Amino acid sequence: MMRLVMSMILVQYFLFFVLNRAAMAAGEVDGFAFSGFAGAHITLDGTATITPGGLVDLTSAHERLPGHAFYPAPLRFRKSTAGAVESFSVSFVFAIHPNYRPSQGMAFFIAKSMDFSSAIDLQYYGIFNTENQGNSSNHIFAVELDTLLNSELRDIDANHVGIDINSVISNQSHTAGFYDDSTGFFNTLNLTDGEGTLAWVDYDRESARINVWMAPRSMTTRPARPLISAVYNLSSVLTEAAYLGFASGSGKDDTRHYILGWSFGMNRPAPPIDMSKLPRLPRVGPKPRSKVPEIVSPIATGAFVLAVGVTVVLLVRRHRRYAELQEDWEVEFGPHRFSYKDLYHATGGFKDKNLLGVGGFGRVYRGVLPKSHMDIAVKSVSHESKQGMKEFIAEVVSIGRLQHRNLVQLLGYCRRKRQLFLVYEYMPNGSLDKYLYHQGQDQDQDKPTLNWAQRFRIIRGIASGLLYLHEEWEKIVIHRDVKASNVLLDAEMNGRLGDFGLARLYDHGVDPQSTHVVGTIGYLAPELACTRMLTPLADVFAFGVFILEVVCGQRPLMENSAEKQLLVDWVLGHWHNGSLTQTVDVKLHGDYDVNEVCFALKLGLLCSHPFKDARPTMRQVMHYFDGDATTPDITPSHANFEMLAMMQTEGFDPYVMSYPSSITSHGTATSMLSGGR
Ligand SMILES: Nc1ncnc2c1ncn2[C@@H]1O[C@H](COP(=O)(O)OP(=O)(O)OP(=O)(O)O)[C@@H](O)[C@H]1O
Ligand SMILES: *[C@@H]1O[C@H](CO)[C@@H](O)[C@H](O)[C@H]1NC(C)=O
Ligand SMILES: *[C@@H]1O[C@H](CO)[C@@H](O)[C@H](O)[C@H]1NC(C)=O
Ligand SMILES: *[C@@H]1O[C@H](CO)[C@@H](O)[C@H](O)[C@H]1NC(C)=O
Ligand SMILES: *[C@@H]1O[C@H](CO)[C@@H](O)[C@H](O)[C@H]1NC(C)=O
Ligand SMILES: *[C@@H]1O[C@H](CO)[C@@H](O)[C@H](O)[C@H]1NC(C)=O
Ligand SMILES: CC(=O)N[C@H]1CO[C@H](CO)[C@@H](O)[C@@H]1O
Repeated sequence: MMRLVMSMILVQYFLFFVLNRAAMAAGEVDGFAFSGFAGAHITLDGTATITPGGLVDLTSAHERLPGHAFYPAPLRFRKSTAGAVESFSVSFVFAIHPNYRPSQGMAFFIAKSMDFSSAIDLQYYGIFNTENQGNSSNHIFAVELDTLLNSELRDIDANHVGIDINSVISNQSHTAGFYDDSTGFFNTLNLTDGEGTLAWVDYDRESARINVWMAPRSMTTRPARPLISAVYNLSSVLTEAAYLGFASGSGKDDTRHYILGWSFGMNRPAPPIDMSKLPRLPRVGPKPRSKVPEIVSPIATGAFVLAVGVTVVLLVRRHRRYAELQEDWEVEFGPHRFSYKDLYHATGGFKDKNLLGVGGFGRVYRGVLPKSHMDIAVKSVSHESKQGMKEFIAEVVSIGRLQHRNLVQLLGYCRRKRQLFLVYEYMPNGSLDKYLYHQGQDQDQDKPTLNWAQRFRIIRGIASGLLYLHEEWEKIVIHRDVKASNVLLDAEMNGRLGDFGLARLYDHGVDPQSTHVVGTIGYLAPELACTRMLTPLADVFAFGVFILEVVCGQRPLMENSAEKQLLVDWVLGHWHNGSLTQTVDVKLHGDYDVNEVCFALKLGLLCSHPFKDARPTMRQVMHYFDGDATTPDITPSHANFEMLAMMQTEGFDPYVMSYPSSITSHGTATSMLSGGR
């Protein structure tokens, strides 16, 4: 009897094996399952490898290169060339081990080929590039696991899952997590907690519905309610034969993106992944502390030793917890230095509930100083080397002496190993960008918006703050990152410029790997990309873009009908057509002063002129505001503006600005600009 059962199993196994091979030969595999990848046949490229322990590691090398892992053969997603895409089901287990610097995350994808040579890294995951956003010839369906907030790409937060169809701008996204079956409540999952997370992606042919679920690894059963459920007919997206895989473009960030297990089923549920066979993840974070009882041996002295041991451990822990880095040269900066202990207590131990937001430089926490009860915002910035730190701190301290009612006051700093904390005045009404745009899908009609008088006052306030930085202090300070998200609102809704001087951190060699031109896409003055020549006029350019943003309630890179367009360009177009007021934010419902609006729009265009010499200085800008000078009568037919319009419609690609390393190979941007002179 036993023998019979055994041989039946063997026969079944054999049949399964033969059929599976035959199917694979015809490109008609209808499923697979990997519980670990040791010895698995997986096609890898870029920074992707399989570790000896059997994990797929998408970003194993510290290189600015995307990594991909593919199922080696294409799968047939349609029964016939013209047929509809079949139902499919995918499940996988992944883990992201973060570095101190936030990374961009990873993506699961289905694509027409394994060739991603034209794709770029970082927020494009190594599957898209800046040119092909929304192009239906991409034939890419992806589910992104995004760990950084890129507001240019309309991300909702720094920990979300999104459905991406032919574009890195998600069609639908949701904070990572799951809906509890018993309570129905949503529980957030931290994508970078490093423990391993389960994810499922299903597509149903009949309803054309895509469902995405997540769950902590310990849960194993799929929650009933999907995290994202969206109807998109993938028949117009996927090719008949298509490749499945994972990608990440975050090698440079030293974050690890692991796949532990993966399964797929065509017209059937994805086979289960054997959770007990999954490879082990490397440990994240510090080693667990040694346990006190190990010290205790003889019972008689036990209690005493224990007491001493506990005291020592507590002291050591206390010492470690509050340990900071202080060097001799810092003595002179004493009064501006905060103790880590105070900041730790002020922010409740840097708890997530006190997290105000995450920016390009790090996390920002809210806090209340223990003694003075003053409200503060603490920005934690990671830094690697000590090189340049002294100069930077000296600068932080001197910047701390800058005082103006339209600047966010920098109160001081604190330093620990690999971390620098900057302490600012707390701005109760948050950053301006939140009032200007409504976030992607979650259109919330109740969101507060600003009336015209408030907007005009904010623009004027920021102009006055910038003038102070450029001309009214003892040194010239160039802000370098003027934008709506760096403008904060105080209790009286005054606009206050934040983050000044921080950009210098990168210049002082604190982050030698960074090849980044500091600044933000859409706000960078063209001369910075070619010559890196930094003058206050680069701030004027960004200020011009900022004005248009506030008046129009639009991001600097608009996304109209799947085609990216510069806000400046769009406003200019309307000006040509004599329909300037049509650019004003619809959320104002026509309730504004026409003269002020036209003045602001024209000033915005003048300030964001591509030729820096055509831009006014901040002093001139303030004169215009005060009515001491009339704005130069720039008519739409003014020669410079025609040049501007021409440059911005042809070849002058704002995206290129953020990739200075690619500029040399991207002839159009540079030649266009130099040719214009
Ligand atoms: N002084 C402050 N008071 C209150 N909230 C603040 C303060 N500083 C920053 N924040 C909040 O923290 C968030 C992140 O700030 P941060 O300046 O780091 O990011 P960012 O401006 O979006 O990006 P970047 O660092 O690239 O300029 C802001 O959106 C804002 O809501
Ligand atoms: C889409 O991509 C194809 C192939 O790369 C290209 O020929 C086409 O011009 C692109 N379409 C748009 C609208 O950019
Ligand atoms: C959503 O997906 C479709 C393709 O089905 C695409 O054309 C469209 O641009 C996407 N929308 C957004 C907001 O990304
Ligand atoms: C997620 O977990 C990591 C590691 O524990 C932590 O550094 C990070 O702050 C967490 N992120 C969020 C959004 O909670
Ligand atoms: C999806 O598109 C295909 C091809 O255009 C069509 O045959 C099919 O009926 C569509 N499915 C749904 C559910 O609309
Ligand atoms: C300006 O008018 C032209 C011609 O009527 C039109 O094609 C163009 O779209 C208009 N531009 C804007 C920004 O409305
Ligand atoms: C629009 C808005 O949120 N205004 C608030 C700004 O901050 C003050 C003080 O916290 C509040 O009273 C306002 O309501």
